[in-house]
Amino acid sequence: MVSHAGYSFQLADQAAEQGPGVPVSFTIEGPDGRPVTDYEREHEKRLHLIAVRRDFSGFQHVHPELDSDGLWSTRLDLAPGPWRLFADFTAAGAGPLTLGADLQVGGDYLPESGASEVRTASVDGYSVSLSGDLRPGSDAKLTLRVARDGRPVTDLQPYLGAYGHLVALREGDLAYLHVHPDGSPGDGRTDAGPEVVFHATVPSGGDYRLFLDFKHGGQVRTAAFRVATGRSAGDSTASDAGRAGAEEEQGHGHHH
Ligand SMILES: [Cu+2]
Repeated sequence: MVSHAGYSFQLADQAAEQGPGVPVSFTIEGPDGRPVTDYEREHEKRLHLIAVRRDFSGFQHVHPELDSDGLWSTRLDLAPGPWRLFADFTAAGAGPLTLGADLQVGGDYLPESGASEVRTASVDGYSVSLSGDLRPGSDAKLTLRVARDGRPVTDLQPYLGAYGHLVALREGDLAYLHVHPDGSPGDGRTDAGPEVVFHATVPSGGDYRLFLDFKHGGQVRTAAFRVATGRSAGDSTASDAGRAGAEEEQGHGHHH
């Protein structure tokens, strides 16, 4: 939502040009109608901005700069089409909030349909696999395993206080989900890979897009996944039929 609890997400401009490094600025207006200037830090930053193209082919997680008047500014790499921006922040004296706003980027929009399920993502020579199933209304453990050139990565670097940050978005309405990592660097029980564990509770069935940001070799990379929520046995839908056909009768909702 654009507004919640008296706070609203106001883009300076709801339209943008396509291109790399496009300047984008916005304010968060408080209950008094003025831009908020005082924030609390979450994961080392005062505000996290997630930008996603409606077809999920573009995803960025950035940390804009705040000026003294409450104007946030950043740069985004924007391909043509409709984008949704999420501001994830805690205004001083208020609880954590996520607000969304639409940004229209000029040019011809050619949406990508994508694969049905993606549980192994490749990025820059890294392969990240996701295990665990999302179940509506109940806690699900998701394990992401990072490998590079076929070898497990055991020296992940902390990024914003964790070995990974996971954002989940529901297809259709783009509902945004906070997903919390299990353990943190330096707590004496959390390894620096190859596995990063998260807990997520999705509110409803459907398909979800998940984006993992992880840091290795001094660089942050994003792995993108698409998962369907688990269904009860015997439940058969069109999307099952459309899925590769190879899994067949080995039990819906299991992916091993
Ligand atoms: Cu962030």
